[in-house]
Amino acid sequence: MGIISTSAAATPFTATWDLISVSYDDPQSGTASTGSNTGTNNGGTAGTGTSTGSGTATGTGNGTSTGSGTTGGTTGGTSGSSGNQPTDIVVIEVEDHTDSIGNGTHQWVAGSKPGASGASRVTTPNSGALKPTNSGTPMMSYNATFASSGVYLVWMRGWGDTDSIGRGHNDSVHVGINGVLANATAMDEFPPQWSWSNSTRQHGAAKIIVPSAGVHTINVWMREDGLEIDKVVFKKEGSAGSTDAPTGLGPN
Ligand SMILES: [Ca+2]
Ligand SMILES: [Ca+2]
Repeated sequence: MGIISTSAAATPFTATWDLISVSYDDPQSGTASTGSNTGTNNGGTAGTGTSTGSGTATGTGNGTSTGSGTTGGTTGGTSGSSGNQPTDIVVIEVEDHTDSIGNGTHQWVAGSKPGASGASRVTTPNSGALKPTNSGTPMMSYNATFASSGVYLVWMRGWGDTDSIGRGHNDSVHVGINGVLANATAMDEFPPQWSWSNSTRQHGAAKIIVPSAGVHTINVWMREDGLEIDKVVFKKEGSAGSTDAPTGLGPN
């Protein structure tokens, strides 16, 4: 037992302690191993490698402990570099539609605009129309190939009129798949500059559900007229960066 005391402060204190000593043997012991593996990756180049590891571990604990041993080799080889992996991103220039159907008063119209991706952007005559569903509203359709089934986040690049408190009259659009409008109803939040949105009026992320790998029809319907749209990107939910807005013109 030890004793320590001080009178430097106004209130002296006294502390005591016990010395504790612990010792043990570290059971690590062994012989070096040699590892090797050969990795293959679809579309990639196989990687091969061999590594041998050895070492001695020494530790000092509270008290004294000394262990020694030899650690086996680490896993050898790196897997092959990736080749042409299936992508979790589908990109559509909205002016590249396979079909465009108007409703008598409105029709999607392509035209140039500074800063647009690809050949142009697309808009509708701005006369105050609002279509809350996909019924009786201009539609464009596209054939899009998806690598796998699942939920995809919808990112739309547009130029609208959303103001600083979220109001606008030319700043919403519907997106669906195979003719069905569901979780990408009333995409909004398009300020008067090129920007990407994944938002809906219901304040959830805009999504589509892709039922199977392969080609499906993507539909874009007018909601509020006058919105200018440029490009739409689908990112598989859970894939790297799926919740990050594309930047600039977005991927090609
Ligand atoms: Ca409008
Ligand atoms: Ca475009």
